[in-house]
Amino acid sequence: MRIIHCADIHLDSQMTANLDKEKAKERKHEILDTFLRMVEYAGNNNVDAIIIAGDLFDTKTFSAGARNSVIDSIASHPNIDFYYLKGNHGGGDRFIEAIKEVPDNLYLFADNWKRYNLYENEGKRITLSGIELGDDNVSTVYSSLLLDPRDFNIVTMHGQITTYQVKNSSDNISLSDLRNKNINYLALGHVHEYQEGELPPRGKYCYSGCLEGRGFDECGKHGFVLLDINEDDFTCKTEFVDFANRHLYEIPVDISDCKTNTDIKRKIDAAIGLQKSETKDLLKIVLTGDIDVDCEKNTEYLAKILMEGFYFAKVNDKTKIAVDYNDYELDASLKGEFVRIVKADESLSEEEKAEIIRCGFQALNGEDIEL
Ligand SMILES: [Mn+2]
Repeated sequence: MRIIHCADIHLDSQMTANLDKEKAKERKHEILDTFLRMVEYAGNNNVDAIIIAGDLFDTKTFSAGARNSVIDSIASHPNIDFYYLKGNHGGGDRFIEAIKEVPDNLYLFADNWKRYNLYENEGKRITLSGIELGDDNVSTVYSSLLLDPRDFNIVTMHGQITTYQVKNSSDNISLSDLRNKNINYLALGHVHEYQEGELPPRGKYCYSGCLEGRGFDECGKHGFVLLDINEDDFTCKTEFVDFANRHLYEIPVDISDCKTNTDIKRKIDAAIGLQKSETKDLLKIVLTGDIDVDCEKNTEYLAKILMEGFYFAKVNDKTKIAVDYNDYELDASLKGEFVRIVKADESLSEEEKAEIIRCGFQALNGEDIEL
């Protein structure tokens, strides 16, 4: 049997942190599109069940349009069973409340363990158990989980894994308390990037991550996990499917030996090439290194050229200025005099001196000062 594990879709996220109003709206629609596309993918690839491990919506308030699209997509795929666990963003409750008629193929969880048999034949069973963590069940959640060792057991939860149990915190999931519980696959939500690890003695835990990166804290590949379980011998293949429409990249570029914007652009292009990004992606370039005090560097200009080739681009400047005072010791020009005065000022830190010299040079060169 084939199962999709996804989580943290965060439908109706505002997306306005980096993007202008129009693109933010477009990105918001794209998140919904990617979810609907995933359901189509499931329909076309013999997927029997989709587990949504929490945070389907971003906030408590969500649009009727997104809600109806999700419900329509579930109802129009009656051959796929949907298992929906609420997350910690609070939207879950109202999503269910807001549905007039819960489709027959949409299954829910509660604040005590609920188990579904996904497959059952001649004593062979594939089960899915889930619980929605809250303050009231945090102390009993692990002791109340009982799974038959003869079954293939999937468990779904939403929260941050820890190696020990944090008492009274419903946001944490204690991995050590889930060991030796006969879990084959722990389908988690909450962490927004794909992560997996061992869950001894027979299983593994996995965060699917979100379907689309929303900001530069959600860079790289995003998608869902496809499980392919053999019903006879219970061998299980899992595959992470990168499914995002657009990807975000934060790319550090060392420009220590650059003198001009052209040099910097060349370095940026080379770094972008290595990341295999596409024109529809979103980029954040972080300039690093120690640059010469008279390096021509205009981050606004560089971002503007990059914007022409990508969906979105911005350039952050984390460079430090290296002033070689020896170069100016014997320099009789105004620049030399200026550097010597700044150098001699004991009230300034080295960083302040470098910054003052950089601004001074820009002014002396007749440029706009970039502060
Ligand atoms: Mn989330």
